[in-house]
Amino acid sequence: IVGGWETTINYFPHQISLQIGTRHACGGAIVAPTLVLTAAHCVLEYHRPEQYVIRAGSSEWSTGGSYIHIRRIIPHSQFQEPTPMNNDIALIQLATPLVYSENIQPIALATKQDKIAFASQLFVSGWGSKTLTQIQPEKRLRYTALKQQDQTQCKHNYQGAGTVTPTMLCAGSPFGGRDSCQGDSGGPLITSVNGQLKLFGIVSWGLGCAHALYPGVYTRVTEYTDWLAETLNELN
Ligand code: 4AZ
Repeated sequence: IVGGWETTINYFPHQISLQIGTRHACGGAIVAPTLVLTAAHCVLEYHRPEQYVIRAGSSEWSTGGSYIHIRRIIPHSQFQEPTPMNNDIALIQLATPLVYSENIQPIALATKQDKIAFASQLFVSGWGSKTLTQIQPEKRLRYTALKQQDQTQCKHNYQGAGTVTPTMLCAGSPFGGRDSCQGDSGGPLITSVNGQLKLFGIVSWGLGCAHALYPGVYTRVTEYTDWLAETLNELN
């Protein structure tokens, strides 16, 4: 997270750290006791579930909370089709159910009927880099406040650097300086709709971090309601 603030997990109790061995790899969001949403590009390095674990319920990615193994990973079958980074979403089934508490809670999924009100604040959280050159993740969870950016403008700015599709959304700040960054991938972008916090985005990609012309690009969760329902059916 660039241009944000340290926080504690009770303010973002849906946030998890997805780990490979003992290394923080990505963020993710709890959506049910045994289900976590993340980015497909986070689970492509290895696809065997035994190689991943998640940590939930801790402000520090490396210690505390609940450390839970993974039963199944289901990346979107059309990831990178027809353009790079499209359909950057994956469902993770946990080996054992999470026990909800002040620090472990699911986040509601936004659906097509949910609209991001004009000028509303979006919050993104994670243990990712504070600067472009940082290699190690942050020890403690951070967040920042963003605004949704105009889709046409965002798509236009990215011409030549990447394809912004209708299943993606752009969020940033008009003058730059605030963004998700490396290590935040897979993590949640949330906002409140009629007083309820909902998941609208999954950290996916961007050109660098916190550049005014290149806002962060997020998987548009409202486009995946059907995919999620079908995928959940497969699990049962
Ligand atoms: C990354 O490399 C990454 N500024 C995550 C988010 C953004 C850029 C890169 C968005 O994981």
